[in-house]
Amino acid sequence: MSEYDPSWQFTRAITRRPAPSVTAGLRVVDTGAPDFDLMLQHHAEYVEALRQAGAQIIELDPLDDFPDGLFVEDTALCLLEGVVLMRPGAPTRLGEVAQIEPVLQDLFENFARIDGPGTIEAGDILTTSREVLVGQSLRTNSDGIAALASILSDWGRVLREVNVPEGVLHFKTDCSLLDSTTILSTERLAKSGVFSDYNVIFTAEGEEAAANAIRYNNFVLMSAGFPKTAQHLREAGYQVKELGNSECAKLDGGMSCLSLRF
Ligand code: CIR
Repeated sequence: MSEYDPSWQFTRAITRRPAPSVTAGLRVVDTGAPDFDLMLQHHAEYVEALRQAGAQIIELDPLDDFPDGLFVEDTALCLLEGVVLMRPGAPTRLGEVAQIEPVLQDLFENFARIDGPGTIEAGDILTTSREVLVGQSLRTNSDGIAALASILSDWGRVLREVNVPEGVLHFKTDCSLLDSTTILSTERLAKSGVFSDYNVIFTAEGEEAAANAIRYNNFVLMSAGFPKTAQHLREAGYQVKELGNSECAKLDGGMSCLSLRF
């Protein structure tokens, strides 16, 4: 195995079970309410897949007051150097941060937070071994990015600000880290040249929703239903696990949103 890379080699993960209120979760386009029972089943399978990939899981209780609370990724950025609490740009999600804070306080010695007026959601952050890429989006603004840049520079990390294609919720809606030098990306995102220093594997045409995957140790977890992209990844040598995600997808949620990995 190659040298240890903390951007995809992990030991732990935090997840939060969906609450019945998830049916009122935010969405860019309304394609109907998610089926709660099917979502619970998919969520349990997701947690089990992380466990099989080597994660010790902290499963948090549902938060009925926060329909999008299961998308824990957006509340914090977990790095080897410490954790940064985010400040979500969606007003209904701001309070999720206080809910996860005590859990992270127990796990990380080094603690920082994004204070207002900026907003930033970690779905817009892709950490690689050499830099932290942050997309400006409808949820993440330049004040939020500047606040993160200042924290990260104290930790010796390089932040690079990038653009998110129009109509795309988060930067990582359209890309994922596959290994230290390889990114899975949609063509619409990669064509900006943002990944010119990386190897890029493209999602297949019509399978853009496959771009939000996660590399967790020896596995790539991806949403089921994107056979061509899954095939590309397997041909490139990755061990792929396809997981049902139809219900979270109705709320623009993919593989990365459902966990914090560290
Ligand atoms: C939202 O709109 O905030 C949620 N329905 C989906 C969040 C997805 N999170 C992520 O991509 N990191």
